[in-house]
Amino acid sequence: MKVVHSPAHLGHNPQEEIAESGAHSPHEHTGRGEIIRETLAADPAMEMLSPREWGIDPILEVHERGLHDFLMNAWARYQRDVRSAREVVPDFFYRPAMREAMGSLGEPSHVNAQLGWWCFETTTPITQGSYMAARGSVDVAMTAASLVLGGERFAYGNCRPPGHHATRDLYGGYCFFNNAAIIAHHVASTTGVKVTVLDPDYHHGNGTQQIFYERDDVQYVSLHADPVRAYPYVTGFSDERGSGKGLGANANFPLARGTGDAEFLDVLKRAIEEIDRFKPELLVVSLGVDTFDGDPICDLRLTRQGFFDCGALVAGLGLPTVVLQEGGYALAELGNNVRAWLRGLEGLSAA
Ligand code: OKP
Ligand code: ZN
Repeated sequence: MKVVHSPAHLGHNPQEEIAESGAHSPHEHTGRGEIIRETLAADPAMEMLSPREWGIDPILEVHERGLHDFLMNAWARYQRDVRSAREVVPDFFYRPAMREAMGSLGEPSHVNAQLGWWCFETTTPITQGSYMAARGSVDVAMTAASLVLGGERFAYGNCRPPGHHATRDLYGGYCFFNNAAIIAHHVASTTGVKVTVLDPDYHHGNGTQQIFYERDDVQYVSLHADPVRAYPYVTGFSDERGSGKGLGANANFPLARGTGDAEFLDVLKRAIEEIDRFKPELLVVSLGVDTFDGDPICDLRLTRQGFFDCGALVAGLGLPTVVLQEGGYALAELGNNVRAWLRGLEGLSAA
C-alpha cells in the first residue's frame, strides 16, 4: 500500500495541553506522526511517498476563509499584540448569549478575541509551525486521495494534525483543517461520485458530521464513545440522521465504556450495511486507533488483532479506499495498531 507522509507535521510541536483544569504534557505530539512513519516504513508491504503541494483552494472549499486566514497569521499576531508565547491558546470564548437581546457582532478585531471566535476549546495550541503543519496534513490527504483516483485500490495518509473535529468555521480537538472532509468534498464535487466517510475513531467526528449534515452526496458514518460520557459531548447521538437533502446520510453508533473487539466488529458490520445502502463509489476512513485497550485518554478495549479484523471487514465493501490518520495516543503501540488495520484492509497476513 502507498503511504503518504510529510515532515511538515514536526512544525506543530506543542509541549503543553490545557485540559481538566491543568497544564499537562500533550497527548497529541510529534512522536505520534514519527512512530507511525517508522513502523510503516519498516514494513516491505508499505511504499513511502511524499505529498505534492495543493495550496489553499481545497481548504477554502470546505472552511471559512476567515478561519484559514486567522490560523495563517494567529501565532505571529499574538507575539506582536499580546505577548511572546511559545504556544497560543484562547483564554476568551465568544458566546452569542453574551449579546442576547443586543444584536450579534461579527468577528472581533483583537487577536485574543479572535482566538475565542474561531476555537471551541483549550487543547489545541497554535505553535509557530502549526499552520504549515496543518497545510501539510491537507497535502498528505489530497495526495492519498489522488493516488486512489489514479487507480490505486488503497492509499494511506499519515495526517498530523488530525482533522475530524474541525467544523466549517471552528478549530479544536487537536484539529485545524478537516482533512477527511476536504478530500471527500473534493472528490464528490470534482467527479460527481458519492463518497462515504467512515469514522471509527474513539471520538465523534463532529466537524465532518457538521460539514456534510445537509448533503446527500457525502455520507458520514461514525462509531464512537457515547457523547453522554465522552468528548465532544454535544454531537454523536444516534438520532442525528442528517437534515434536508442530507436526511438519512448520517449515521452514528455510540458505544458503551469497555467495548471490546467482538462487540466493536458487530457494530462495524451494522455500519457497513448502512454504507452499502448509500452505494458510494469511494470510501474515506478517518482512522483513529484511540479505541485501543491501552489508550491513555479513552475507555474502549480493542486489541491489535481487533484492528486487523476491522481493516479486513472494511475491505469487504470492495470500495477504493483512502485511509487518513486521526487519533491514537498509546504511543508504544500506535504504529503497530495502524499497521495492523492497514494490513487487514489489504488482505495481508496479520504479522
Ligand atoms: C482528537 B481525536 C483529555 C481531553 C482531550 C481533546 C480530545 C481530542 C481527540 N482529557 N480533549 O478525535 O482523537
Ligand atoms: Zn479520537
